[in-house]
Amino acid sequence: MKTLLLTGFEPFLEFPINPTEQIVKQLDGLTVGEYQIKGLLLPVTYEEAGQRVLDAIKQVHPDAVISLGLAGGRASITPERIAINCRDGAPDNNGVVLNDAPIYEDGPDGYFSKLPIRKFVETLKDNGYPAEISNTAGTYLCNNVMYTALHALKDQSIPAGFVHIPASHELAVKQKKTSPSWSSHDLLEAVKLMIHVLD
Ligand code: PCA
Repeated sequence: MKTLLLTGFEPFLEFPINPTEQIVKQLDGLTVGEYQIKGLLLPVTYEEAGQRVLDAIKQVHPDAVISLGLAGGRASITPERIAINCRDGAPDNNGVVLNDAPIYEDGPDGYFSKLPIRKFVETLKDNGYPAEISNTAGTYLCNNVMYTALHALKDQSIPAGFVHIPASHELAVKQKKTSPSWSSHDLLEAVKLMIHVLD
């Protein structure tokens, strides 16, 4: 049996619920397809998020890594194509604001995802779930975690990368500004489908 490290995030900024937290908790310990899932909930902080992923990779020796994050406002499941060596944007959950700050001083500009992102999108659409490849994971914590994991795994040929998901209905009703949302059931099924088609 292979092991999948599946990460999600706690709530942040104007999002009082993070659907990726529920997904990671629901799937932790379960077997989906060929993978037993090790769920890891990450804080939305520059100080800790990347380090927690590195620690988990060392401990778990995963055969694949999928990190999940909320992209409030997006209507589709969006596997990310690339992570960039940059941190910039809104305050994290510690109130830290970074501008134009590299993740690793001497790191390459970017890393392409090592997940089968085209297959993810096609599989999701074939099963009735809207999906498209995203060409930017932003410059906040999601990009930070994606870059950090891909940097750590650069010499290993295992599937690894990041997928942004839309808001859940539960989150959308709590928000002042309406945003596109999915049922928690569909979000969970979509994540399971991607795991099923991982090699
Ligand atoms: N989404 C944020 C960080 C945590 C999350 O779930 C992002 O897209 O960077």
